[in-house]
Amino acid sequence: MRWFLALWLAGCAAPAAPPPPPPTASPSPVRSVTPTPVAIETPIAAARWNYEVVERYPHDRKAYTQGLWMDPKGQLWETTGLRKESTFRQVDLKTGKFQVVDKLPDKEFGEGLAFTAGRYFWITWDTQVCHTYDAKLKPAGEFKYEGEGWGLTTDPSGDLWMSNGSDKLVLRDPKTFQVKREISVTRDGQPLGYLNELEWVEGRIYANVYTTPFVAVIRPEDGQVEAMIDFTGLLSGSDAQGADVLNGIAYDPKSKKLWVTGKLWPKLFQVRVREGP
Ligand SMILES: [Ca+2]
Repeated sequence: MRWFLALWLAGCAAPAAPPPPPPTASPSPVRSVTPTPVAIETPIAAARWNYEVVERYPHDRKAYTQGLWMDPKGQLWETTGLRKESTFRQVDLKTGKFQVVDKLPDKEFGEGLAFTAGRYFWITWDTQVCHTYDAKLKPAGEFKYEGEGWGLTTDPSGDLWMSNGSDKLVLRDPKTFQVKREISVTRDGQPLGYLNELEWVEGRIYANVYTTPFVAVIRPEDGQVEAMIDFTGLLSGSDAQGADVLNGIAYDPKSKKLWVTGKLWPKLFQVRVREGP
């Protein structure tokens, strides 16, 4: 009963007037596992956090950014979406120039990217396939999964966290891609849907909330949102013309640098999060 209530509430959590037409905006519960919701006795109140820009970099305005990852050597990797245009890219942070590592078949729509266990993982929106590449960027097999694929990241154990556009995040084994665990994400006790691009940051999962300038800071233990980072105004002026929504988060735990960008954004930003309004 509780599970159905959670799903119903997830549906209600959609924005009152979502911008048209979000191709990946249909919340879809994971169907491959039995949900294991964590009882939340006392919901915490999510704080509102702000940001400051540390550095600005050029970014390909034609990149419909879906996944962003900074490797330990300071090399940036990006995946993009849209049918016939989905690419996996090696990106030069300073210049924004990139090399295409691979392109998806026309029918597939690229989504999030992560690297773990010696392989890159690139999921797709609605074709239920995850492509993998070895450390030398050679194709290294595929995994099938149920439901949609939106965002992907890894935790320090090497497991994969994946979003599907709903309020659910699933933990997957990188060897088999099988689901090990599922959490329901709540903000102030209510389901928070539309979770998109992901990044593991200092024991928390950062998640873009699709169609908004907000990034949720999620406790992986129980799915509670500790804070919402408000990136309103990050892209402004002529840069904002023709640009789509914020999407793309990368973090380097060594330098503690955080980068964000968006779909069809001409800029990529290194930002510092301020814990306060
Ligand atoms: Ca990311």
